Parts: sequence; C-alpha cells; structure tokens
Amino acid sequence: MIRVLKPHADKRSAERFVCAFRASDPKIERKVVMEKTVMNVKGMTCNHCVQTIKGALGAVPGVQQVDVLLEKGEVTVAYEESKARPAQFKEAVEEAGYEVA
Ligand SMILES: [Cu+2]
Repeated sequence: MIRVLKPHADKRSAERFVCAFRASDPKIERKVVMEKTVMNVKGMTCNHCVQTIKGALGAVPGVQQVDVLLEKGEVTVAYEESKARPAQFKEAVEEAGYEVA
C-alpha cells in the first residue's frame, strides 16, 4: 500500500516514501545484478600502470569497482551485469597498452 505524503513533508519520511514506492512497483524497480570477473593482465610494472588500468576499466559504463594486484598481474572488475560485458574490459585494457593473458 502506497502512503501518499504531502509535498515537502519532512525529508526523512519523503525518502522512505520513495523507497517503498520503488519496491512496490515492478515497472520502477530496477534490479541491479552485480557480476565479478578476474583478468590476468601482462605488462603492469608500477603504480602508474595500476592507475591507467583502473582509469581505462572505470570508464566502461556499468563498471563499479576495479581492484588490481600488481604483483600477480591480477585485475578484478565488479560490474553491473546488464550494462557491461567482459569482452569490453579486455578491449579497454588492450587499448590502454596492456595485454590480457
Ligand atoms: Cu607502470
């Protein structure tokens, strides 16, 4: 049941209202499915490389988080399943000048 609030009702109840409304209407609710993928990237030698990789992957729409283990050459990308595909990550890394193993 949706509670109708008067406009400019106190901020806290207004926020609750929005949440309840979203949850009760499937047309408005957007289910976010998070996915994670791990890539082995060759050629990363220093923190500058790490930042370059993070920047390149972070620019792909739908990417939420990028973690880089420099010593292992391991890159973990957390992304919204509906917005990004792992093939885009490989492309972004290669465009930045690194090789995906
Ligand atoms: Cu470097």
